[in-house]
Amino acid sequence: MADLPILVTGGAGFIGSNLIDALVARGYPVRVLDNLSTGKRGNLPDDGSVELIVGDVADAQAMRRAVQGCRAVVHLAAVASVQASVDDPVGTHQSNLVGTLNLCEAMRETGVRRVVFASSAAIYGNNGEGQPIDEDTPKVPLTPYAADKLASEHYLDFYRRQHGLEPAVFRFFNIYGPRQDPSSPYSGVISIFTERAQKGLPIAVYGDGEQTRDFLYVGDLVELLLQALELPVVEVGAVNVGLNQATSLNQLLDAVGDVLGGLPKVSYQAARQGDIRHSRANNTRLLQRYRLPEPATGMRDGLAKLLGL
Ligand code: NAD
Ligand code: UD2
Repeated sequence: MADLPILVTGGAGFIGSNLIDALVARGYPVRVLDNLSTGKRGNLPDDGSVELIVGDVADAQAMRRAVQGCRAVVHLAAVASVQASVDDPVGTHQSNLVGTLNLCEAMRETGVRRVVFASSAAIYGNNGEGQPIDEDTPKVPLTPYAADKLASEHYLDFYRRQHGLEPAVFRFFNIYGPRQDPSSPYSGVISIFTERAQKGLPIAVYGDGEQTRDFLYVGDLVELLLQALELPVVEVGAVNVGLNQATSLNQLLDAVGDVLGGLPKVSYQAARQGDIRHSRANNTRLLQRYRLPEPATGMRDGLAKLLGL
C-alpha cells in the first residue's frame, strides 16, 4: 500500500507543485494528471520522481487510467480563475464539475477511497462580510466557478454516502506563495504586488486598501493536505482553511516594502465591482481536525520565501 502512488490532479500548478515537492521529500511516489493549461512541466521535479500524465480531467478514460492503482487522490485540477468561469461557463464547467464527477466514478470503479478536494471560500459569496465565516454560513455561489465548487462538494458527499468514498473537503481562502502565476489581472493580489514591486513597476490598489483578506502561506496549506491523506478517519463535512487573521492591502504593502526595502509607486483606483470588503475564515473546525504549523508562517516570512530571500 505504501508504495502505491498518490495522484495529484492539477499537480503542475501553483498549489499542486508545492504539494508535490513535499510528497517527494517524504518519499511518496507521485502521479500527476494535468492538461498543462495553466500548470507547467517546469514546476515538477525533472529527476523522474514524478509520473506526469498529460490529460484532461474531463476525459473519463484519462481519469480512470490516472486513478487506477493509486493509494489516494488530491483533486486540485480546475480552472482556478473566477473571471475565466464568468467568461466561459460551459468550458470551465468541463474542468470544474465534470472533472470531479469523472474522478468520483473512476474512484468507485477502481476502489480508491481517499480524496482531498480543493473547494473555495467563493461558495459563501458575500455572506461572511464583517465577521469570520464558519462552515454553516449560507452558501451563495455567485459565479460559475463557485457553483461548480459547491456542486462538486455535493457530488463528493453523494459518493461518500453511496459508495464509501472518503472525501476531505477544504475550502481555501486566499493562498499565496512561490509559483503562483501573476500574469492575469485576476491573479492573486500577493503574486501581482510582489512581481511588480520586484520589477519596480507601479502597483494599483483597487479601493482604499482597507479591504482585508485571510492569507495563508502555501507551505502551511501543504501540511494540512498531507495530514488529510494520512488521517485514519475523515470526519464528515467541509473545513475552512485560513488563519482567522485579517490583513488589509495597506498592511500587505507595508510588509512587501519591508521585505524588499522599498516600494514602487502605488496608486489607489476605483474598487472592483462586486469586490468583497472583508473575508476571514472562522477556522475552529480546522483546528479541531488538523494541526496548523505552530506558529503559522507570518506574512513577512511568507513573502521572503516567495521572493526567494
Ligand atoms: P493553478 O491554475 O496553478 O492550478 C490548477 C492546475 O490544474 C493547473 O496545473 C492546470 O493546468 C490544471 N488544470 C486545469 N484544468 C484542467 C483540466 N481540465 N484537466 C487537467 N488539468 C487541469 O491554480 P491553483 O491556485 O494551484 O489552484 C489549485 C486548486 O485550488 C484549484 O482547484 C482552485 O480552484 C483551488 N483554489 C485555489 C485558491 C488560491 O488561493 N490559489 C483558492 C481557492 C481554491
Ligand atoms: C479570491 C479568489 C477568487 C475568488 C474570491 C472569492 C484568488 C486569486 N482569487 O478573490 O478566485 O475565490 O476570492 O471570494 O484566489 N487587488 C488590488 N490590486 C490588484 C489585484 C487585486 O487591489 O492588482 C485587490 C482586489 O480588488 C481585492 C484584493 O486585492 O480587493 C484581493 O484580490 P484577489 O484577487 O487576490 O483575491 P479575492 O479575495 O478578491
